[in-house]
Amino acid sequence: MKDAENPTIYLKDYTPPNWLVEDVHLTFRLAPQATRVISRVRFTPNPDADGRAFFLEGEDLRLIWCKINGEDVTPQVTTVGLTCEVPEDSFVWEAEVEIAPEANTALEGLYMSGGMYSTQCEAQGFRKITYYPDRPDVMAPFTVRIESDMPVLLSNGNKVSAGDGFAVWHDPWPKPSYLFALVAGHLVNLPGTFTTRSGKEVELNIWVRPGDEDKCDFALEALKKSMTWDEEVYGREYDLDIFNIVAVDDFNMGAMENKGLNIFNSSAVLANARTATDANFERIEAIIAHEYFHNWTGNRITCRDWFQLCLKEGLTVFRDAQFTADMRSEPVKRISDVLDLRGRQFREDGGPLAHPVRPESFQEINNFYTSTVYEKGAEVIGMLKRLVGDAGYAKALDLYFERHDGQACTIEDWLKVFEDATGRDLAQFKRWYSQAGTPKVTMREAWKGDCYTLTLTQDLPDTPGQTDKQPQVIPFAIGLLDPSGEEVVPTTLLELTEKEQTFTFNGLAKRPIPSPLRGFSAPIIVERKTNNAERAFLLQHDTDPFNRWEAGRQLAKSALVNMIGDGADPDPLYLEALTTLITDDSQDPAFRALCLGLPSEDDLAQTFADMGQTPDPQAIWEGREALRGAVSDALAGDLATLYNRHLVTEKFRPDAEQGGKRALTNSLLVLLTRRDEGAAAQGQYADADNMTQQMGALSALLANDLGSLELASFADQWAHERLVMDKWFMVQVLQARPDLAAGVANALTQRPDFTMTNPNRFRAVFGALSMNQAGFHHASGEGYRLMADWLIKLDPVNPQTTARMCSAFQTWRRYDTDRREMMQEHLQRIADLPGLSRDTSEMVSRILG
Ligand code: B3K
Ligand code: ZN
Repeated sequence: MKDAENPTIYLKDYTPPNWLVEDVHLTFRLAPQATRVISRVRFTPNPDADGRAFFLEGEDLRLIWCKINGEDVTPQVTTVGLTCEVPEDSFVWEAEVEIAPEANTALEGLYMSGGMYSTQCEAQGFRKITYYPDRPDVMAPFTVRIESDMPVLLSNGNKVSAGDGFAVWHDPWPKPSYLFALVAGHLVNLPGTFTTRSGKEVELNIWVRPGDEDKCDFALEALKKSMTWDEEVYGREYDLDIFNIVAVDDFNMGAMENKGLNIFNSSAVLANARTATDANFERIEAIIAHEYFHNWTGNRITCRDWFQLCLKEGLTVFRDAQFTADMRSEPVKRISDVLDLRGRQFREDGGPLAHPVRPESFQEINNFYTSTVYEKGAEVIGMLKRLVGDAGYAKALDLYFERHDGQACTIEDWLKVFEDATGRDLAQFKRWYSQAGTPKVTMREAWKGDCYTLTLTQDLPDTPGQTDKQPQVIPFAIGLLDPSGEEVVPTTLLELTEKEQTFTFNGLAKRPIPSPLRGFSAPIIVERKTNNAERAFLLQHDTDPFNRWEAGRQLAKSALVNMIGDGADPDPLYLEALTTLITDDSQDPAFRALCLGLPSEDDLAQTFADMGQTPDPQAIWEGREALRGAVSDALAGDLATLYNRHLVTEKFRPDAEQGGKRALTNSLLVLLTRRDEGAAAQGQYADADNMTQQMGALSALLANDLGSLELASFADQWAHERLVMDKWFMVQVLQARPDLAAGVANALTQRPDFTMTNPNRFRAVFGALSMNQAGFHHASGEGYRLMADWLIKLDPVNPQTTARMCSAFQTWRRYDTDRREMMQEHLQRIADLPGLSRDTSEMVSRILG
């Protein structure tokens, strides 16, 4: 029954559209409960299609009338669209429909948020606005007339005319419907201008609700930097007279790259020193860049169908990572990205939700905006660049833009460009797009005479629906150090193409210590027999910053595994190496802050599962607490000095340099708070004139069971700032002790300022609950119950966010019988709900397997 309602769509079934669109005219008569949308679309037969049957997608629309070439027609209307008899040749389709934006809590299509109208059409939201071929391979220029008494009326492209109660916009660049956008509201703007390389003047605006004007400067600067960077690095210029960014409070994700009218979750655009943390600033800069870069990688060149999503997302994530590395610190960006990749993508790849970078089937495409498509998709491009070199990559990208501008493309088109530009055969490389799972590469080493031999074996585990996988092309960057710490072989790129391969290095005086997978040159797991002495050696001597961090992380992990699994004492070697690094002022503070971070609870749980042991979330939590205590003891004498030496007291700047120092002092503060009963943290809290230090202090206090006064005063101070209050909701759940987490989260949901119609607020509580692993997995089962209860409540309101949050349960199979059974029961309880959304139904059934 469910499957009949939710058909599975397959990549192999793709067929070109029967009808193409020459142009689109839309008129919106806005009203919260009954908006009228009048469309006028010129269709023309597609010479590449086999048929002439006519189908328009449409959902939740009230059709008022429709005409073909000016004559009334009576189509067959279903819950998903309409079909109609049409002429043999080109014709004009006109229709009027009614929709109710105010009732739209799913935040897809046209909806209302904080009194303004806004849209979200990717992937398939346009069909909730009007009847249309809502597929990315149908591209057309749009003209949009908006009629409303709202003072600000925006759509894509350039403004053609405006007057009392109306505005007309025209977007000359053919685009698919998913890039359509409309905004209407009482908005104020921070204006700016940008002159492109070829001298074109572009008007820029950041549009926000009154009261938020003081949080726009950073976004505007980030936009200008992005525009300059894309010209300098990719040779890409902006192509309209105007570029608008609008901040919206109720939004399902970070932001959306609608042509010329980007719509942002307010959390991804609004920032000033008082309200936003360094991490917020960095995220905003990255998202502004990401959406802007989509103008070429996504909009000018789009996807043929939704299976090709990684074509635009993987590439654009790769581009925004390059941008952040250029604007800030390359090693710090790389380490953060790998942390994120391992934390989310490896986890996805290793469980029931594993899917290829280019999935081959889906029921609800919104469920495939995943870390695999985005982040692994970006890693695949990074590997391609490493394999063909910087010059080859630049040549291929130039060819891509030249050959495919204005088209809706596939991964095949993308790879062909690289083959044609570089002469390299990418048939085997293409497996990265079709085989799911994280490859494991095992290293075996031999030493004889002056020759070091390395044998590398690759394995790709089975994943849902996929077995017997073929070897992939793995760029494996390696360097060799001699025992004195001298680099004897600089970074060398080995290319793995077979299941097993041997590489030799001759002429070495002593047996070298390898530094494998430098810069994390491929998204894989490396297995190697090593020991802590070697790790400590690499932490001290490696020339590759990523691998120095990696060595420290492995030391921490092995210390933790021994503590948790065998009740061992904290490893003195780790404590010593860490102390040396942290007290070394020649090291970048941001790097030191990263090295102070311990492997996450989830990472440790997976490590135990990989060793064939059942992870105990409580023991993992206690182990991390104990190691943190040991680190605090080891650094004891230095903590206060280090903290004071790096404490930023000058005027706040959201740059990498100051941010690194604040990251370090905030990490030190957590350790210091264990020793001084909160004195330093209370001091920092009281003195802070910026959110990074205020939040850092509050968080350090809460992590040490202190801070109730600060928590209360924070709420008073920031009651009127939604985004700041999201942090307040979140930090309490994140820092709650395991036995209290579900109770804290539950109490927060009872507050009048908790609302589930705002995804940011819902995620602040429930995203935090799923991140507080020991709390979520507490033996009482209260974490599971609370999460499931609220997912059940949220599903009818907002299916997309519900489905996404179901992934909190994706690791259920790795736990003990009690926990497994509880999680399974809750998942089943969700699955059995009558009227469950397609989004959530697909997610839960995949997780249950
Ligand atoms: N392309 C959008 C994501 C749309 C998600 C639809 N469920 C944002 C981005 O990746 O830039
Ligand atoms: Zn994107």
